[in-house]
Amino acid sequence: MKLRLLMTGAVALTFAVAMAACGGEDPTDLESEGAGSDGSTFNYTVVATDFAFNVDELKVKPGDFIIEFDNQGDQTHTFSVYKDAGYTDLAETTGNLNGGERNQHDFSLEAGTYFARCDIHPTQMTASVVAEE
Ligand SMILES: [Cu+2]
Repeated sequence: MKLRLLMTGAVALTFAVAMAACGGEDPTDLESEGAGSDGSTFNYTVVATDFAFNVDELKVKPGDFIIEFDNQGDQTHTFSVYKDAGYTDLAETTGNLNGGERNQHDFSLEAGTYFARCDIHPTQMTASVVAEE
């Protein structure tokens, strides 16, 4: 008895054309730090792209401050600051921020060195945060 295998050669491929993410890039001025609008709180800007932060080491003053998290990538990212290199003791996080969005978050850190990462891309996106006067 003979087995015959018939293959149909027609394979339809459909391509989902991803919409090109927001056309042009804004020549945005990236302020890494400065006095807040109320004059007392320092603001720091962290920019995420796919898949990196714009800083390897973010220097901040201890105490209360504002992190402006600017996600210029397409993916969702976080900027999460941990007290330990094993990333088990979370100090502060921006939470999830969708691609193309920007948000501000109240942070409070005592003096010290911290370990930051994106919780969604923990091996690709890391940085350190140093809080010192
Ligand atoms: Cu990420």
